[in-house]
Amino acid sequence: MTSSKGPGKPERSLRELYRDDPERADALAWGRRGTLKGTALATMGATLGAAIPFASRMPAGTLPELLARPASAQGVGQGTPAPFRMEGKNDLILLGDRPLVAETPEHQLDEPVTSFRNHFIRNNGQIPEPVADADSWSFTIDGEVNTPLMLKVGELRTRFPVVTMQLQMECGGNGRGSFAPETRGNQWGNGAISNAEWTGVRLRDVLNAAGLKPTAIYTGHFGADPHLSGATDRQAINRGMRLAKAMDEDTILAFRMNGAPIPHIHGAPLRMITPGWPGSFSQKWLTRIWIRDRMHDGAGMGGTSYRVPVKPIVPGSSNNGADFRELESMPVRAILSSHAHGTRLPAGTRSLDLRGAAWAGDLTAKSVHASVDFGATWVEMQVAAPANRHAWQRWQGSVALPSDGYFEVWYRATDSEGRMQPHAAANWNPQGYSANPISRAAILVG
Ligand SMILES: Nc1nc2c(c(=O)[nH]1)N[C@H]1C(S)=C(S)[C@@H](COP(=O)(O)O)O[C@H]1N2
Ligand SMILES: [Mo]
Repeated sequence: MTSSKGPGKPERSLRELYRDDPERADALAWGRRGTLKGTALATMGATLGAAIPFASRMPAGTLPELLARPASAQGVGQGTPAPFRMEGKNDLILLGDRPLVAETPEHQLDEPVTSFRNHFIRNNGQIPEPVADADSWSFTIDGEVNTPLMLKVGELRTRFPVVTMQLQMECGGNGRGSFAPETRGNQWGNGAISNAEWTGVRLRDVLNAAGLKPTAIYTGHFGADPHLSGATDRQAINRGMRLAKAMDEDTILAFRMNGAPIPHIHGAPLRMITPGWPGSFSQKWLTRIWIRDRMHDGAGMGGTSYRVPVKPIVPGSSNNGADFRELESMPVRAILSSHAHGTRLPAGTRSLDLRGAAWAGDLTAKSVHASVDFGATWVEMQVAAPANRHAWQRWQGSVALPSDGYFEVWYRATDSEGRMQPHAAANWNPQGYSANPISRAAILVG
């Protein structure tokens, strides 16, 4: 195995490169960052001890994923993850405790419908006090409406048609850890995604009941969670969306998750679900929807917040977001849930049954491909239709292995408009949104 430093430069073996300049060796893995820590160094010996049957197909500069990212680190670019335990949940990866942010290890997203146990957590402020009587929780609709409304959760069920759907909710920063150079924000791997089954009423039915004025063009969402600072005049997060998305039949005010009341941490008694768009549009602990006659300008709007460059900017440069656009529909992405990164399988294993999920914001995933030879050849997986619009799609398929040794499963999806996940996180932006590079999971056989 060799790694080329560039045209005309002598090749150095991977071992030498790591000995001489481990940081550079690591950085050569498609610009993937992260410094080699003790675990990775220890793993390296073991990894290089295993044969790499497809070593000749590794693109120059590509390092084994297991060296760039220790098996214990589920999130891309994370060091040793802190396990996080909350009653009723499987272990998640703690990305921050003030505010509380926790990622689901990718392989735990193996359920077609994401359970509470495996649902990621993303807060921007404090967690509000739970209420005893969910039905009497009230919220308001005001602003550019004919009749401002104050509604109780208990009334929603009787006044409007109740719908139940599987809906994807993905944090706008999902995959952020793959940006080079590193950006501000939680260094998510691929685990800030869920596909729970939500029950509630359509936002558009509620807005129609209030009656939209012709001047209504945008929403603004408010929640009960206090600002981190404790300031009562500040919102933890207060985003809004174009009216067209608010009127989409899949944008709902939800009061149940997976057939039970919504767990407090996920926004009980009432939250919005705005599927396919950044999770920040899915306001938890909903108290108010302000209908605006202009683009909403609350916390998390404007500048570089949830906005991406219209024209690529120099990675690492500072920018005030003047020529940025709102991040709306999320880009195509696939996860692998059948095997954790770093899985060791018995000697003699000659095929892998793979499965996972794929989605593409408001679009669908047209195909998913997997490669076990560093991207030289790809096998098309079978992709199921979504349970309903805006649900993720499960995929499965098998790949053959020629021998024992070190392999990587590379997996990538293509959306219904033909856009494929890029080789590395693209369109770098200061707050690290919308990274969806092809993912890689190491598998050791024997
Ligand atoms: N009130 C409120 N709603 C919120 C947030 C928040 O901090 N406060 N975070 C948003 C973000 S950024 C995401 S990704 C999702 C996460 O929802 P979850 O914690 O149920 O996974 O909630 C959104 N809704
Ligand atoms: Mo988010």
